[in-house]
Amino acid sequence: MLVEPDAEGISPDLRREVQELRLRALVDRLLAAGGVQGARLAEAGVTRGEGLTLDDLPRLPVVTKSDIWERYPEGLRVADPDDIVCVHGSSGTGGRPTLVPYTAQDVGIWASVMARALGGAGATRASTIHNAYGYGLFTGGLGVHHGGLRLGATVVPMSGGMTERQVRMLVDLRPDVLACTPSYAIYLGEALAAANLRVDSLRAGIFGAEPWTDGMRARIERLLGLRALDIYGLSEIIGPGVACESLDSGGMLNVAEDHFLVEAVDADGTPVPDGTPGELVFTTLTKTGMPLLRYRSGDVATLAGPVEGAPRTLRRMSKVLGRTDDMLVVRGVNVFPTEIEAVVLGDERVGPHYLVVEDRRVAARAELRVVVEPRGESAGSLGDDLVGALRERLGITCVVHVVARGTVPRTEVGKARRFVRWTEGEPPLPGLG
Ligand code: DLL
Repeated sequence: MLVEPDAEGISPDLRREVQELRLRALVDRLLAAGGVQGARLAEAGVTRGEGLTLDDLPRLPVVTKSDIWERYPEGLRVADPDDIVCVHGSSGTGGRPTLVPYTAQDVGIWASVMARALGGAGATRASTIHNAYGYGLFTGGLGVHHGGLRLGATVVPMSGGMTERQVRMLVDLRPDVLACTPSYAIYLGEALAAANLRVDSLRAGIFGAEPWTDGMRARIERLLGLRALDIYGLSEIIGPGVACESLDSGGMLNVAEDHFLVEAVDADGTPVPDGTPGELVFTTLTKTGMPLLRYRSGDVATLAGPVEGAPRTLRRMSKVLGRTDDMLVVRGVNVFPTEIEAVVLGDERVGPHYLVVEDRRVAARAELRVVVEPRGESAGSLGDDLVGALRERLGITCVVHVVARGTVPRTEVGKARRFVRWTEGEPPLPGLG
């Protein structure tokens, strides 16, 4: 059952017509607002939306995170301040968050795409959703909340942390849907196991806000006994709900492309064909608070059409493969941290908590150090085996540190930090030096 059949299930040709109408209206809105996006459109020779088609996109200007940061705190807002009903954001660098203003209409769009995402995970009005994404400026908590309410489900607004209380609520309220980061799903699963408890009401989880692999998916599904689905989004575009896997989407995420048009481009901004990894570029077709035309997300994924014969006719994106800015170049070889996770978690002997350290203390001789914890008592040949498997997959030799269980820091609140760059000073974990 689709939550919004007229949006999720219509023919791609009809959707394209809707997208083009919306693109034209967006361009007119940006030109009328006269901000930086309007100025760039004018510079590119675009003086009105009329006549534009999706084929014109590659010649339209782009915006980046720094365009928003440089205009902190109002960013690229075009709506009248009186029409803004809330502000969200993500922690940026240098202590300045990336702030995003929402109009009531934007919040409505958010509720709608999140209701679809929850519906795709099998949630209904009868569902209870345990929401352990953080509530606050971060979009995770309130995004799932709005969607759950729109669906008519029962939302348990747990927010992050206070794991003992979360365990209690899971056991007592018997939710069928869990929403949190994948790393916190592992943490919760371990806490349940340690307390000898199992929540057999859980059917599905929507996990996102940080990169995770199919290896991590298998771990979560085993620990919690549910279907683990990926949900993707970014504050600049709306928050969670930009794209979400459904039970039948073949491991990829359905993009809510009637609201958030997606392109994948190479480093020069040229579109790449479906199946080829590219940087995702999003256009918010319907937002009014801070609409963005061709926002370069920095996230790398592949795109594909819908699953043949599936009820959802939306374009799909793969799991995020990495970020344009976290691609490591180690001794000339390009590596995304997610590739390392795939190898590490592919080995059943490894626990789910690991850390990748890019050791650049000697600039000319960068080392990749991979810190893992064994699942059982003894590690045996684990370290050597992982060095071999990593060499085979990545083409470089990494240093593998097998450390005692409990050494790698756990994430109870916020996004997991599984990758650190070490340029000088003390090691990020004791014993790496
Ligand atoms: O993380 C929104 C969100 C909340 C998504 C809850 C899913 C669930 P930001 O804090 O602005 O927004 O961070 C956005 O996080 O550009 C990606 O690099 C990364 N990210 C988000 N979801 C995924 C995912 C939220 N499923 C940035 N896989 C994005 C990999 C993800 N990376």
